[in-house]
Amino acid sequence: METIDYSERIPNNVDLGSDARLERALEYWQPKFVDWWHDLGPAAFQSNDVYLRTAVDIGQEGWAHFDYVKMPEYRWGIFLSPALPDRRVGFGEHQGDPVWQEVPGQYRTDLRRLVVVQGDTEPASVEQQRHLGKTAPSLYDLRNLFQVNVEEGRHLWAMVYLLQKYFGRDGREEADELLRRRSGDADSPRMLGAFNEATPDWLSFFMFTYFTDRDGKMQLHSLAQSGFDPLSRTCRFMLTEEAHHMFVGETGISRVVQRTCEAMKAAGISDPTDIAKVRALGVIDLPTIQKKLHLHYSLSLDLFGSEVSTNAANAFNAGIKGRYKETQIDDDHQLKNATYPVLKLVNGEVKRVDEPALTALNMRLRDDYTQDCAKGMLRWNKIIQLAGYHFKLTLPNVAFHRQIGEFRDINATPEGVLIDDATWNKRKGEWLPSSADGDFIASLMTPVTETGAYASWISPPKVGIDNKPGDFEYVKIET
Ligand code: BYC
Repeated sequence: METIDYSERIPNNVDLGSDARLERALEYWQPKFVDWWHDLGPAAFQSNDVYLRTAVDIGQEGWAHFDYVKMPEYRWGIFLSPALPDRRVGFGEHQGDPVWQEVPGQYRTDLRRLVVVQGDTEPASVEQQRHLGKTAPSLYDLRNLFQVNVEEGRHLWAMVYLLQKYFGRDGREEADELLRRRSGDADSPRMLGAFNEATPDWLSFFMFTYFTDRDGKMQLHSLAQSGFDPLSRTCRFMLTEEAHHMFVGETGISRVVQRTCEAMKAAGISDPTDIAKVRALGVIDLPTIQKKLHLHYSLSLDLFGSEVSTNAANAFNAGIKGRYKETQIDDDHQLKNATYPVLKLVNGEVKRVDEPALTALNMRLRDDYTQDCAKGMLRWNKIIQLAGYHFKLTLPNVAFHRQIGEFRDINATPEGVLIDDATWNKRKGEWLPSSADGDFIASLMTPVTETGAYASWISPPKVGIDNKPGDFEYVKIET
């Protein structure tokens, strides 16, 4: 087990003390980060004790330590997974070469772009979620929100470390820019679409952590394959934290579905699409959950970029961004003559067309993502089925509600049937949350801060965090 050094101002396992220039750059950046956290981090509970997990060592086991912490005092720092001995570039033109410990000059711009895009998403999500603490359905959920937030803050540190250590002056400038852009800002928005959308309520939060954090998982896995070893080691460590975020999303949606089914059953409602009757019970009806799912899945698909992308091909050839689980794929890891089926619009129909596998890497990663997303559907539909209801949550077709890639200029139903603008405008409220749906959900978002209590619209979790009992005070409300 490799322990993190907490004796210094910036906790780290990268021997920060031996690099005076980097230490100075990070110490210069730190107060700006803290200012950003105060201004755009959680809008409430900054001075409360929160039962948080902090990384204390970076080995396989026991890296997490739980204790009460006030968020601004969280130990943000720089942690890399241990170096793998004799690691080699696993794909592309440099396959078999020893991995790089410094940025290869010819790939500097491309690498910096990947790190900046990744870095930009982290503070963006904290900004998107900053008001949710005021309406948390329980102390358990409040604590989970804050755990996610502080870890996204740490992921920003992870990317800033790479920028400041390996990219010189322009890296330092990019690090400052990461604190300057703002989610949803008209003049200075975050870089990727989904990170400028609102996260107005807790159902959106659970959808975001299920679907959008899962894009994070896929992208981090691909970057963890990088031949630039510091990026690989950073992403490997981030992935250990990311798992909890998706757990929050998956169990959050499960608990919402569970509560809705229980309430419908207790009230003798047999038709889950009788929205008015279901809503009168103070729970979120399944059709509205489906609409939110449509929204967040389609927004997250956009994060994979265009189906056919020379950027993706170049990054792979260069050995700086691989495929999901690259080392476990049984092929030449060069993709010189390989093809991959890509969904495209052909004569007004969605069809599979073989494209060079190299340029189809975004599509491939998106397919891996869709497979991963489908697991949640199985779990949630099991809950509905066990409650005796004939209703299935489904992922919409990839052509539905897209802003990036092949389908950005067309309209399609969730089933993938192409429709004209007039039909889309008339029917989109059937498929995506309307403002009335938003108002209804907002009406349920009243905070619950008594220990062991939960809002009307969500079931308690099956187990507590760190095996704590049901009435555990995850956030101390009296300051
Ligand atoms: N919005 O060849 P293209 C996470 C731009 S989430 C706006 O189609 P490429 C997290 C693109 O930048 C994971 N612009 O795509 C989750 C390019 O612009 P330039 C974040 C977009 O480059 C929850 C142009 O379109 N990490 O960690 O192959 C909470 C053509 O690009 C979008 C990463 O994304 C968009 N959606 O792939 C917290 C990994 N899509 O350069 C955190 C790093 C594309 O021509 N990023 N564009 O001006 C990448 O690997 C790639 O940049 C992308 C795009 C996958 C994003």
